[in-house]
This record gives sequence, C-alpha cells and structure tokens, in this order.
Amino acid sequence: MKFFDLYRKDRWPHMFCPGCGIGTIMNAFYYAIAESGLSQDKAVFVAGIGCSGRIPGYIRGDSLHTTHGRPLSFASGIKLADPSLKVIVFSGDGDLGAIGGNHFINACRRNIDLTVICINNYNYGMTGGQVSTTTPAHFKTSTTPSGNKEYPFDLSEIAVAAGANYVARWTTYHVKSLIRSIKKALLKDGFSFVEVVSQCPVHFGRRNKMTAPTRLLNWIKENSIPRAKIKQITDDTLDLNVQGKISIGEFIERNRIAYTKLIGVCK
Ligand SMILES: Cc1ncc(C[n+]2csc(CCOP(=O)(O)OP(=O)(O)O)c2C)c(N)n1
Repeated sequence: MKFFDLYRKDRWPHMFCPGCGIGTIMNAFYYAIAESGLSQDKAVFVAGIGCSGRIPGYIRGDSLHTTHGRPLSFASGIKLADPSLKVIVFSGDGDLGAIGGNHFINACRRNIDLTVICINNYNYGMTGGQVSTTTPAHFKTSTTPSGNKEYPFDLSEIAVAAGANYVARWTTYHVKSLIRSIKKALLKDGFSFVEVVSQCPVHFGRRNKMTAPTRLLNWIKENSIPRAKIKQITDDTLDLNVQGKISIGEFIERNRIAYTKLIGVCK
C-alpha cells in the first residue's frame, strides 16, 4: 500500500476543526499502513459515529460508517465473513468507552482479529463537547461546567485486563512512537489496540483555558509520562488519572491464540 494512494483527495476539504489532532493521527496511520506492507485490496476501514468516525471517509479503500458505539460489532462480522481481510477500526472515546463499552471489553476478551485505533480527545467532540468516560476528573466540559466529578476510565488498562494481544497508548505529540505502534498493531494476530490522546481545541481546550491548539498539545506533552516511570513513582495510576496525567508506552504484547484461529475459520 503506497502512502499517497491512501489519500482520498476527492473528499477534501475535510470536516475537521482547525487544530484538531485527527489530521496528525491520520497522517501517522497512512505512514504505518504504507510501511506495514498490507494490501489495500485486503483492508477494510470501519468506524462508528463522531468526528473520529469520519476518518475512513478520507481513506481510499473499502470503508464502513456504522452506528454510534457499534463499529466493533460490524467489524467482527466482516472479519468472520472473510477472515482473509485486515479489519481496522477507528473509534472515539465516547464511541468505544461509553455507548460501545460492552462491545469493547468483549472484543478484547474474544481476542478477535481487529486493529482498533481509539482517538481519545476527552470529550464528545462532534456533539458539542459533552463529558465522556475518559474526561479527567475536575476538567470542564459542556455538561460539567464546574468540573467533572467522576473518575475516568483508562481504556488501555481495560484492554489489557480484558485480554487484548497488543495495547499501546501515545499522543498526537509522540508521532514516531505512534507510527511504530500502529504498524505493530496492524501486523499482530488477535485484538490490537492503540489509544491516541488527541487535542480537541474547540471544545475541550476552550473550556479548560487551552483554546490555542498548540497550548493544548503542549499540555498533553507536559502531562505525558512513560508508563515505566509511573510504575517507579507509584502504582496508584488512578491518582494520576485524577490529576490528568497520561501514561504512555506499550502496555502489553502477548500471543494469545486469535479468535478466528481458535474457532477454526482461519488457519
Ligand atoms: C445511538 C446514538 N446516541 C447518540 C448519538 C449522538 N452522538 C453522535 S456522535 C456522539 C459522540 C461522539 O463522541 P466520541 O465518540 O468521543 O467521538 P468524537 O466526536 O469526540 O471524535 C454522540 C453522543 C448518536 N449518533 N447515536
């Protein structure tokens, strides 16, 4: 698959807001899939609803824009119908962690052969910046104007606990590591998961005194801590989440037998 063959220029200009992190993630993805050597004819791109759900619309290839929270169900169906396909899912934190949360943990548990890229921008970007299951405590959103009073989910830790074969988290600042992890995820059997913490300046940034995209990106950079270092400081990662810290790195790489092999539809 060649880098520029993946751009679907006839769909430009795109619909993303100025400064949104999705452009960086798409670029990283184009690089990773081009380097992976996968065939364009054998790849299917699936998404749910949300800003992140629009990504497959800008990739030249077979793509599916499904319903909110359900991309993993559609993707699982595609994989089972034709196990020779590489099925890649793009999903937002709301899509994957809230309305689609049950599908997420069960897809990880089954270790079904899918690559999932989750764009975690800490809120529901498309619908006006509502609080999400990953919004850090105390941060403001359109539905928590005096600060979020709940603790966030750690999607990568959930994926590890639920059984995924490969899990990594990076941010839109850590582009080279992100490309490396997406490539690894694409080439891994079983369920692979890459979470990308991304800036949503228009909603999340604006409400948290970081309207300028660079300011929010800088905040993401300054609050990212390599996972190995966090283990040294404290095991209480919940506390770090409360303070809005982001643990980055590879969380797990293991070789549980992939679902399609386990049920015998794929050798
Ligand atoms: C069943 C259903 N419930 C709610 C909605 C409204 N809705 C559309 S996008 C969205 C949230 C998107 O947030 P997220 O998944 O985090 O993606 P983002 O837009 O931030 O990339 C919601 C609630 C919907 N389309 N369908």
